[in-house]
Amino acid sequence: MRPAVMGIVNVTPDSFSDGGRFLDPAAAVDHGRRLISEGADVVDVGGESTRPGAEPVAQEEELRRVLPVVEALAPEVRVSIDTTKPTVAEAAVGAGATLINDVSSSLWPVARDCGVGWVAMHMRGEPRTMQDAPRYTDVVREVLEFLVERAVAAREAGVGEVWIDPGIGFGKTLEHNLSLLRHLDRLVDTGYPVLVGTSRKSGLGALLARSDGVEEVPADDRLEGSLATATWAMLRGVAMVRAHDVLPTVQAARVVAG
Ligand code: HH2
Repeated sequence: MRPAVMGIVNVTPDSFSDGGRFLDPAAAVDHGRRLISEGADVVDVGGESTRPGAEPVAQEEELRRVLPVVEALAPEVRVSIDTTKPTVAEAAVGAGATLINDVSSSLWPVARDCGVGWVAMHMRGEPRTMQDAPRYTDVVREVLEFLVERAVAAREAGVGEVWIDPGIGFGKTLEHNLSLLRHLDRLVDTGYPVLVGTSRKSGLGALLARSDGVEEVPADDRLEGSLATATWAMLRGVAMVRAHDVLPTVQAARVVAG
């Protein structure tokens, strides 16, 4: 079986790579349907950007953005809700989501109470300030210990499905991100299914620019880097990759599965 692909639907005005394109719920639903037709196994719906420096969104506004999209897509595909707010997670599950994608790693009680899956992602700090000189002694060990501690707590509390995600770009320098990608096998060895998201992230902009003589290639020009890192992650045994460009990522997953 090929690794799974989680397609991204950002119902936001300010996401780093597609902000504003799918803020209208009808446009977001259309985009979600396109990702389904391209082979997405899960569609991840988010109403609050987590890009570095992003401002928080009020709960009512986040609900207004995501609920119609979750409701429309849930009969057609597995939907995850990308949120850090318990009320939004709960309402999205009520609308049909069956996975809580939680960059704050705090919502496992909601997953337990609702009887759905949960993604624990590692983030240092919060989006507004997380890229202010992040420091680790041993980034791989610290991220691994954090995730396992959260995953064990969630499992013991009764969450049946727990994913772990190293949180590429969340309070990490390029070197930290590369160390985590190099050592993904250590996350996979925990036995928890691993999710990784590198799609269009700024570290790729920097790596790709090294050969172009520009400072950072823009988010729209990071497809090859996204595919290279997704392929790398899948070859190391991650169970799911999070992607904006679903079709090429599914193709890469098919090739990896052989
Ligand atoms: N990355 C983003 C958002 N949510 N969730 C998980 N589990 N893993 C990730 O790596 C991850 C995530 C950032 O990407 P995107 O949704 O495109 O941007 P924004 O947060 O600006 O909406």
